[in-house]
Amino acid sequence: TEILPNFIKNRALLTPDREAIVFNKESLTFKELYEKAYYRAGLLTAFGVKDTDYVGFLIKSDLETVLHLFAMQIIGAKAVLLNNRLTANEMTFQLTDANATFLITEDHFQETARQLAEELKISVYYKEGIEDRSYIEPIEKEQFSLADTCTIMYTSGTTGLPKGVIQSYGNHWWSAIGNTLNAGLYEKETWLCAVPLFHISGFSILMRSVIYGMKIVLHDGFNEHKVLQDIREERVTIVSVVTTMLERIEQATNEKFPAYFRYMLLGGGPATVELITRCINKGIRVYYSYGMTETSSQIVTLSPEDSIRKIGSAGKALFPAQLKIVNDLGEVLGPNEVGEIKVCGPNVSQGYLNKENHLKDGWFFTGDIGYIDSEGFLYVLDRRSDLIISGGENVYPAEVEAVLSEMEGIKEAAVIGIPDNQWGQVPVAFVVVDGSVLSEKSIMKNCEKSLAKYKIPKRVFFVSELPRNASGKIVRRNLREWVEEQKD
Ligand code: S0N
Ligand code: AMP
Ligand code: MG
Ligand code: MG
Ligand code: MG
Repeated sequence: TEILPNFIKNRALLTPDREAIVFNKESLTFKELYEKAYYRAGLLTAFGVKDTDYVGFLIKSDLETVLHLFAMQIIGAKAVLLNNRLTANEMTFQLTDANATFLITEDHFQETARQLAEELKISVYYKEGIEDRSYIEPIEKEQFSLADTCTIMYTSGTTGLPKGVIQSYGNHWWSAIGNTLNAGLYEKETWLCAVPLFHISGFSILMRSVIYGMKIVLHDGFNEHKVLQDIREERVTIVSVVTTMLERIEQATNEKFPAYFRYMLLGGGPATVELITRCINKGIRVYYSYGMTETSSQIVTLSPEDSIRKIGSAGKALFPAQLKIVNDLGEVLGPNEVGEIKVCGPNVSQGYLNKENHLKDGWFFTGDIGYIDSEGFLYVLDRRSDLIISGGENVYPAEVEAVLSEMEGIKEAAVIGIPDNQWGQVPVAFVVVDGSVLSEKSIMKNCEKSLAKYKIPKRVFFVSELPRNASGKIVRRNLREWVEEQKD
């Protein structure tokens, strides 16, 4: 297998004095970033973290988080990145599955961390108060084998049970290379990260930074006004966004973007032609993309030069990757024929933790539906497993349905996504009760223990039965049509 030098160490050697990161006006060069991360690696070593450990991260975006994430790479330990909007129950599942031995967190999540420590055999390390910690010289990984695991990010599926996507150093490397072969790398490139570091949308920006030697501007959350301000103050050239964020940025400004601003990398779910058109009209260049946790960020991207002619398309596969459409039998389909999207490339994850290899001859079957036109442009029509995407966060109907069906008084449940102005889509539920008297409110309240807020149905409809097809599968289309009719 291929060997590369440790990314962060090598970057500090190559361009020590270049600016690496800005957070709340505090800025570090690559040398400083590396030295501070190295020091955290020593703190983690003294805490007991070794290269073989899987370490949960329950964090927000700040400088200290970034330093600890790079400290993991210096040691070679694997980071299990938790979506911080999840409930303690949901996190428990993931940390158990990953067999995590440590949890790195911060005061803000104390309550959740305490619950996790009670449930699991896990040592909790707080990012705060590093002055008082002991230090042991870390055993530094001089080089990476590209097959080595770097990060784990959980994502659900048809069953509703989350699976840990294994992202290797090679996956991150090739993702960064694929991006820049497509979009180029400018001398003063500055990438703004206002997407979470626990998603590949955010984490991939850190990896591009050390691989390219590129400055990033990190925000502790998303605020469209702060994004617009920093595009000017920090001379940002690229911002990663999901649809909800782009919508809010577009709405918040009427000013022309500065000439040095290059583009918004738009991903994580569908975008309307209408939104992209509004952006084009305001001079906001957009690279619309298709990608997922399993592809370590974008794998198909539409460049601005094609954004009008091919509007609605997610673009072409990045150079290192390939894309095909197949039918139910796995046979490759021709131009404009609709089928399942399958992808292949060195950025594609080799598998999920504790699961059998799911690739077929190296190809990953995404479960998404679409077609490729005669020029090779991908159009995504429908998503895997009835996946609902709310503000860039995934809601799997099966996961919510399982929680609802478990509830006292509920016989069965079905969940669908309905259009929403703010979030793109939100989940709503249909339940069949066993005669008990249940209110919409009490059901929603009951979900709070088991489900992240964005997964809790915004409406609960009581029905006498669920529409099913001959094989007993819920016909979600009928439910969607019913909701549509209620509106008129
Ligand atoms: C959209 C975001 C920014 C909204 O967060 P905001 O406004 O900061 O909300 P909060 O202040 O935290 O909470 C206020 C209330 O809103 C509720 N809420 C928050 N988020 C959601 C949501 N998504 N859906 C529904 N409700 C939400 C809160 O619960 C709270 O409620 P109340 O007031 O009742 O307590 C935020 O959600 C966000 O950051 N979204 C983006 C997440 C993301 O990055 N997703 C992408 C995941 N996919 C990938 O990473 C693969 C694709 C990819 O790599 C990529 C994607 C995008 C761009 C580039 C790439 C790439 O290829 O590099
Ligand atoms: P995640 O791994 O959480 O980012 O979810 C990835 C899923 O988001 C994909 O499998 C698609 O279902 C959906 N998705 C990503 N990009 C697009 C896009 N451009 N259009 C439609 N759906 C998308
Ligand atoms: Mg996901
Ligand atoms: Mg906010
Ligand atoms: Mg029940």
